[in-house]
Amino acid sequence: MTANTTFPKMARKNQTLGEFIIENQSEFMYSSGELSKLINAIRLAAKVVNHEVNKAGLVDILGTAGDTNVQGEDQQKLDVLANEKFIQTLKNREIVCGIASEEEDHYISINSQDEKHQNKYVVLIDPLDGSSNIDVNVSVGTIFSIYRRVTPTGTPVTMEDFLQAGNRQVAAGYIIYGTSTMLVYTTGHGVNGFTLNPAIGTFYLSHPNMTFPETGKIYSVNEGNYIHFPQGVKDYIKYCQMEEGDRPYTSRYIGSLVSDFHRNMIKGGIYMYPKSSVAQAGKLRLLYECNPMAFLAEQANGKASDGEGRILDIQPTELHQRVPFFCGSRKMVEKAEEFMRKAGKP
Ligand code: AHM
Ligand code: MG
Repeated sequence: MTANTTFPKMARKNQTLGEFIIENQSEFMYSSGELSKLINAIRLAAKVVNHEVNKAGLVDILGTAGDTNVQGEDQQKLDVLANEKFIQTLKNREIVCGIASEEEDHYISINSQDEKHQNKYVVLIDPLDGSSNIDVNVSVGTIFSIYRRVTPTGTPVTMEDFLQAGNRQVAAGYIIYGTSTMLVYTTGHGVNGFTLNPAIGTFYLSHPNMTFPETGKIYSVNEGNYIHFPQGVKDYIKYCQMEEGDRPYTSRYIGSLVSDFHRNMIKGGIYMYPKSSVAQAGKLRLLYECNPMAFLAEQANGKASDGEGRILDIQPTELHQRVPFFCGSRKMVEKAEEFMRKAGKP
């Protein structure tokens, strides 16, 4: 991986994530320190989950836990564990007023009985995304999205606090448990990536000012679903494979959104999870998968679309809502949209 060497304001070589958070606190719109504490808590939980992920092959924590989550999918043991760790860390430190998770049917309201509880932020999280890769030692990730609550502080959170359009996010990011572990996040001032030094448990700024190349040569989609895709998506895939100009492109699909996104941001590419004749809204969840990745993409000069319009402008109606997702290098996403527009509605 090659890191961009331009350092953003208040960023310097060998800076730790802890230092970066403190030194950039004034850039947050509401700089009470609460958001900094929250990102610090996510950093801590990430280290704990990283430890669990790395020892997954050694101890008996592989395989399904026996439960099914709200989407009717098998839960892996590590999903359950990651979910517990993130929720526990955020709850214990009393820094958020609500949490929603892919692994929880309902949102969690924190300290709702405590009148003095003035926390303003809600967190939406996919604690371990790409779970089908856990058992086979392939990269997985955590995705998080942070909003200011819209209901008054000191009262229990409501669904309204979670069903906010992505353009209202105050921060978002992911942790990738890959060949190295990285935490990549934005607070609306660009995207910065921090790599964990596992020997001392510290994240260092390794990828300042991450940006998607304007265009790229990688397309990432589950082509096994090709037959079920809308005509516009089929046409775009054929375009990617055509011998012309800088094409054919390379196909790369890990099946872990975080990993596919991360690679495409560094190298240039497009990730697609379209709707299909068997899944009308696609597979990915708007609130804790697509919105945070879309916020990161836009902050990194990329683009995120549902095929017709901006992901971040969708008004959510359900906590576990799914949405078609096209994300990555701006010109590639625009080209995919163009094919879908030309083909019309399926
Ligand atoms: P998950 O939340 O159950 O892990 O599902 C999300 C994952 C994404 O990380 C990945 O891009 C996609 O599902 C892969 O789905 P498929 O196996 O259908 O291609
Ligand atoms: Mg997921």
